[in-house]
Amino acid sequence: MGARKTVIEGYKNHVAELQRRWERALRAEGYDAVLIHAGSKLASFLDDYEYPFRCNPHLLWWAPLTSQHDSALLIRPGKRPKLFYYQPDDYWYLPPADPASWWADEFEVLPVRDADAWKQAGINHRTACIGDAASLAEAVDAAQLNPQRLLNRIHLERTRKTPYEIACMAEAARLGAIAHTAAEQAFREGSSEYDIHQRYCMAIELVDAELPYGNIVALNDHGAVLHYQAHEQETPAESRSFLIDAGATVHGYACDITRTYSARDGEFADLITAMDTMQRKLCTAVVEGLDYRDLHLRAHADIATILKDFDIIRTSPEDAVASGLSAVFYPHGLGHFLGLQTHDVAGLIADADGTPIPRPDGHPFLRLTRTLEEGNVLTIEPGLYFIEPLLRQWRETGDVAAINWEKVDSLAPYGGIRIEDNMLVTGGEPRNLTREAFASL
Ligand SMILES: [Mn+2]
Repeated sequence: MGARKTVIEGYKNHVAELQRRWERALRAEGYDAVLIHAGSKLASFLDDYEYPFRCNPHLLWWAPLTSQHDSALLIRPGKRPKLFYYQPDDYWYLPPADPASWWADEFEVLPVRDADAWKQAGINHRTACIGDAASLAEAVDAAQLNPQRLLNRIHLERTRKTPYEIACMAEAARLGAIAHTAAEQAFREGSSEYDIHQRYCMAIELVDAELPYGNIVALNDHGAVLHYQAHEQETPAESRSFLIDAGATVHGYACDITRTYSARDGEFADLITAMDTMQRKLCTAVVEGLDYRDLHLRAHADIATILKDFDIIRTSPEDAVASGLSAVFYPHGLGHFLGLQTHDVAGLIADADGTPIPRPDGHPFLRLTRTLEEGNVLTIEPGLYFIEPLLRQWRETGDVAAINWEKVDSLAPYGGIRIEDNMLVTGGEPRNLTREAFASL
């Protein structure tokens, strides 16, 4: 039996809730209806090779149509959502299966053989259309295509997950934990990055195109490349350390998990332990009403303290944060919203106008600046790395004596550390979907 299972709990209520949310948004923005298009397949230049299909997340929000290109959904207040379900007569590719009743029962499903069938949906100027321009622009006016205020409103709605969405994400976390455990095992056996990646996918029976993002599988100093994308086939002479940032999806919902391991005891292993203790504390702070920017800044202070404790830097933690030295070792944001997109929508806006909530000065990569609300799912992923170009830059333009270069040289072969969990904001204590999942294995 496979590792995967179908999540259906709460789905009916989820659809009813989306109907209410969309009706509110349409009324507020003066539309009678919305058509949401899945998107079409995209071929590479001068070729008939198609990129892996990624469905419009707004359609995935309604139904698990992860591979159903050219389907479209019409939402109208007070009416059952109408799904133009594209099922071509095709012998080059396998057409989509017949709709499964657990989700299809919530829709008026219209199986169609023609990819343009949705154009007969009775679209007028009071119908908003949501989807990629290549699929829609020919058929609808620019004014009704992806209206920004409507999108902002809906993106804000998407930050409050329904019980069905939380169940999908908890299941994605469970798959992620299974696969991460298999990958750690492969690392301990001395496998190459490529083999570790294969073991990861095999453990949960996913192919690359089903992953929410390209797996980051980094041995040794590769861990210092934040989005390291190679899968080196060669096994290194010595596997000292392993950073893996890899996810899984369930009905389009992602988990996004990072773990770092040391092959043996020693200073790098101690550094991982210190980072892990700190990361767990940050996770417990994820409560309603928290300004996420404050937590990001607290993470900088915490990491600067660890840098000082391990004699990697020689200034006070306060000075390290103020001077930008902590950002040499920790140059990314603390985390982001998570959902149908790995970096989920509306992390940086306050309202339907799209009023930006600014990032703190000197922190250009933070992807989440909002005050947290019940139902938010987000990541907590502090990191500490030995990144050659950033260290070189500091050596050339910063206070050289602030860094213990000998220590840096001894730790650089280990790359870096990132530990990432997926957190759900509740009315009370936060839920750590990732640690729950590892604990359940
Ligand atoms: Mn992440």
